[in-house]
Amino acid sequence: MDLRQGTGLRKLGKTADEFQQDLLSNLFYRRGTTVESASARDAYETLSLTVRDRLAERRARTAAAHYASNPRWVYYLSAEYLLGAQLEQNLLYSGTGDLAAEAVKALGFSLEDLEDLDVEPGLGNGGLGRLAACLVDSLATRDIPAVGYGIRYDLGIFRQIITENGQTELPDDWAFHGNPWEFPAPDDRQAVGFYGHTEPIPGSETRKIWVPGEIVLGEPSHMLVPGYGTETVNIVRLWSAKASEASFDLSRFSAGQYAEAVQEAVRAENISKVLYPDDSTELGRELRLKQQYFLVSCSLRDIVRRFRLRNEGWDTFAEKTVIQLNDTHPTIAIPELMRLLVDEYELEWDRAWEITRKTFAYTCHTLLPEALETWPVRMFEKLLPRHLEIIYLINMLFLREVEARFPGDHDRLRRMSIIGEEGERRVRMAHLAVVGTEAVNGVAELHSKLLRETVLDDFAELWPAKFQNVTNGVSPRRFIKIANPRLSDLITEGLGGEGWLRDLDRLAELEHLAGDASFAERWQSIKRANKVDLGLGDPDSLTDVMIKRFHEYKRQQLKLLHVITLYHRIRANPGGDWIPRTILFAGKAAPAYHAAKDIIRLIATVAARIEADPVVSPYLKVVFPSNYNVTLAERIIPAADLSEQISLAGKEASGTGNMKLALNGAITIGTLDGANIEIRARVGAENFFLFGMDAYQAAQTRINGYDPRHFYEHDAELRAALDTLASGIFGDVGHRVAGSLLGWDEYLTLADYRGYIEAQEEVERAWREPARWTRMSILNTAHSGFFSADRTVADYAARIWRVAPVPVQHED
Ligand code: GPV
Repeated sequence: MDLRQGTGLRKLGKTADEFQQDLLSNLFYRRGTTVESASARDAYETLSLTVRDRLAERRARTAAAHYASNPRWVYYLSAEYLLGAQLEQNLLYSGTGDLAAEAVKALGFSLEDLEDLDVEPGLGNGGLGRLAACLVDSLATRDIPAVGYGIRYDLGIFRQIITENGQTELPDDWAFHGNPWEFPAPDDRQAVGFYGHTEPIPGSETRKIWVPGEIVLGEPSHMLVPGYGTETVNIVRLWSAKASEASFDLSRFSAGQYAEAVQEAVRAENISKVLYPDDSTELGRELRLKQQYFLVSCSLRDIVRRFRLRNEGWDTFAEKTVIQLNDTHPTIAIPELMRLLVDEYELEWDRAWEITRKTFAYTCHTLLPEALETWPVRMFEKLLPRHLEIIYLINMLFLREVEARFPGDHDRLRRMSIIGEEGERRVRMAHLAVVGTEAVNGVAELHSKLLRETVLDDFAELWPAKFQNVTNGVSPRRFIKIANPRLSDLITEGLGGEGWLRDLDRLAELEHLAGDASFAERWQSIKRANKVDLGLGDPDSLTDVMIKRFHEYKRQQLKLLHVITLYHRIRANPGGDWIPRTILFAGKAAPAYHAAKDIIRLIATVAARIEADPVVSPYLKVVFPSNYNVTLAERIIPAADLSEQISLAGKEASGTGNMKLALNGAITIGTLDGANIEIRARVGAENFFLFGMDAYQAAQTRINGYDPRHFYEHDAELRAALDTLASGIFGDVGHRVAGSLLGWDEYLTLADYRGYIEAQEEVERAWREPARWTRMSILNTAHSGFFSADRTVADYAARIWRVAPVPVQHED
């Protein structure tokens, strides 16, 4: 199939000469400059366009194949996407890396120079946003027809600067220089209503007219999402808020009231202005709810539009469409689809409800009660009056169902209601998400189990078959092939080909090489070379990394207690046989999360103190690079020896950094939390440093009445560490952190301290035997193939989506 046939367009060339020609043509005609005057940025933009052209051609073939087969589609709705840098990925996925390197040389630049100009779109906070990016990658790799929908925030996750004063935040104007990877599609613009009131329709009980008080436009653009080793190119479609022409007040402008003239337009466009920088905590702000509805309303209309291009009526909608809700953030899609079907398309309520329930599926990503979104009824009523009415009706019918199953159980009705009546009445989005979907999944075995047993136990009792597990995964292309080219080459050599990049279970064949001394030696020297590249500490030291968002449940404070303990031990015995360690922290804290920011600041202060200490600094170095993001993760992960996954058991839904690190041969020190459990089961208990309470013991400890002071009083080393923190040498912040640990210690840090220290001693014993360590490292990589996002997508496809791949033909 050649889509250019009859168009007069020529095929894009595959030779170096042709690539070069295209590059020069793009430089001249699209960038409007010449070889003589091309800046690095000109070269970057031009190269990006030239690579993008190759993918655009595959995209056209993909769209044609999808159109022809009218398949069942997956629509992934997510408030966040952390896509990572695009150039290197797209060079890899389009197979043009070598051509590009040669061609840009002719412009006087190296590929590395140009990659430095490639800014990652930071449209997410952490794990949830990065997971969305890994899943869309794997959807394309598995040839599944899919679109990811999201918001094109003008400002992404803040830029972080770390100093001894802790974290400061700066705006991230990621597209300041433009974004060559994006295709605007203004024709697919949608109008979104907010506020206003509803009016009854005479003669109809369920239908209403909603008269919004404000209309904002959503303008889409899309980024290409190529599959690896296949022809499919899917898209992520991102919505920008735009004021309508009418919102500019020309008469005020003419009267010199410039600010007032644009006031309404500014308000409208603020909807997609900035990503909320909180991570797994509920944020009760009207603008956030507006963002959620904006995403949902634009995306659903687009989904319906696409469906109607190929189908008539509504009978096949749920058959052709599955909409995956990435946590509760897009859950208003449930009442919104009801509103479209009932009010606008005039379907009967029951039929609309059947379609809606069959269309949606919900992934829950947390167990933290404070992360389960709820919205004040009063806010909902003002912003989305029609949706609140629909939610009330959904809830009434749902509670009837519960009452029929459990007659007279009023407490159960209260617990399960979509409306929470304790204190201010609130809409419980997780309940709405469970009620309005066909499948609900957690993101790791333990997490899914705890969802069924605790947070959503009543729902699991009512609908046991609805609850599933789909363990998270990560992209092996981005997190091994691109991030760790040396290791990739060695693996490819060891396995005799690159097939593992699409079939990660093949890594298991490395097991045979784990005992091969020369292979092991090369493995070790690669780790060392990656540390040299990272440049953050002695490459021969044990590189101990804790890279993730700052949150008390993740327990960076426990790691800090370990640092202070090492500090004390070295000071007490300066001549000891200490293992040099580089401890690397990286991650952001929500700007309003003061306790987390205190921990960052304390780490930075302790790091400086250690640095200045001539006795300790030869053995212990604490580094905290600023602005952890996907790009920085790709540099740190390949250099890590030890992976810190030390959350309180029962709190981390899954973790995905744990998987990336294990795949790159870091050995985990961790609790029985989230996906750690599955990592340990696969890599083997002897290749994993386990410590701490399990989730049930942790819950029991709380029930029994936890007293952190007990541990303080009975463990001299712990006492010394906390006393040092509180002594004043680290200022107020040391006081506050120690005070919180001794006062209530929400995440049972002190209870796990001794076990953690002992596990770290075990780490040191293993490190003293380099051959043993290297073998453990190789076995971690070998047995982590399960954690490919390709497997995750296959699980979703089989258990939840029931979709089949649609292959896209090669170009003739
Ligand atoms: I809810 N997660 C996140 O990054 N942001 C959120 O708002 C919520 C969850 C994370 C979980 O904390 C991780 O355990 C998990 O690995 C990740 O989502 C992807 O599932």
